[in-house]
Amino acid sequence: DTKTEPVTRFKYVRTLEEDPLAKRVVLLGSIDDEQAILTLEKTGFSQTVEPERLLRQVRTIASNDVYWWGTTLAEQDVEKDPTCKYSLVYPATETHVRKYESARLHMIRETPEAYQTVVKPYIETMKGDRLQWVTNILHHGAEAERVLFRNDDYVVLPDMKWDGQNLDTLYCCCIVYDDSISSVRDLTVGHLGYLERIRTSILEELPRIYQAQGLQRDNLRLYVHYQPSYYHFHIHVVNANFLGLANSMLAGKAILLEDVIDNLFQMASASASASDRSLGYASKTINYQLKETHKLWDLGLRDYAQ
Ligand code: M7G
Repeated sequence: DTKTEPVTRFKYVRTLEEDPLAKRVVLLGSIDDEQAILTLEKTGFSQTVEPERLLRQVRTIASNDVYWWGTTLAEQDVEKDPTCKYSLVYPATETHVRKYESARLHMIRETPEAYQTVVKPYIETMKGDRLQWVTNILHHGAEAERVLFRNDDYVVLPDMKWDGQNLDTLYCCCIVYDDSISSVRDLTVGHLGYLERIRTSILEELPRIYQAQGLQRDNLRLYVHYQPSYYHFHIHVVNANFLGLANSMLAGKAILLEDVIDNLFQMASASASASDRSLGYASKTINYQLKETHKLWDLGLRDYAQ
């Protein structure tokens, strides 16, 4: 009974973000007196386009010479050809609201010192409850029926942002078991073998799983976010031909896994004592975008604006 789904009790309060290109809207509201964030995204056209279903009703706006335009109403089907994909955060915290609300971006130059004094202490406050969904996937069987692949190092499953069907928009999340890595900042030359193993394995397993649909290893774009929203190391695995993720794929947000591995490799080669396994991303300056509503801005990163 869909009436019992919390999303059907959503009461609108205000719009957090609207993206006409992505055909997406993010709404703040409430469900049973608790704060909720509802994202609605119009789905793309399925691969088997049937004009007769897309043109169930037609209204012409105008025509001129050989040009005709207007609007149509499609016949849709919630299973096979849905209108929207929704995602709901409920109950939502203030951190969630800040994450989903559009805000002015600033370019930050995060030095190793800024990381140690401002960011690292903040990361420690962002564990616990906020990572419950990760713990659920890794240890409590959450989304188990959707897991694509699992080994001792990691779990790969369809990301919340993906409907899990249309390979054109493939978006998976690779979550590692090692909970000592909060972000790219914790990676050291000692992780080189580990990261290469994970990379190789993802690039073998996913094309095997989607062999029938013709997915190839060089169709996969692997990257990490800095700053991520969740401080438990995970890798974004996305169809390289899908460009609809502008915001989360920008230079200043995404770092290619290949580049992370290569950087660590260069650090290892450049070091006099190649055995110094503590060398790593903590010693880099990382440049990236930050919303001015992000907690880190007020905690001190505004002093590191570019
Ligand atoms: P991130 O870089 O920490 O944050 O990535 P972002 O949301 O700003 O990109 C976390 C990734 O995990 C995102 O791609 C989320 O869509 C995805 N994700 C978040 N949650 C809460 C879930 C979940 O419960 N299940 C799944 N499958 N993916 C999730």
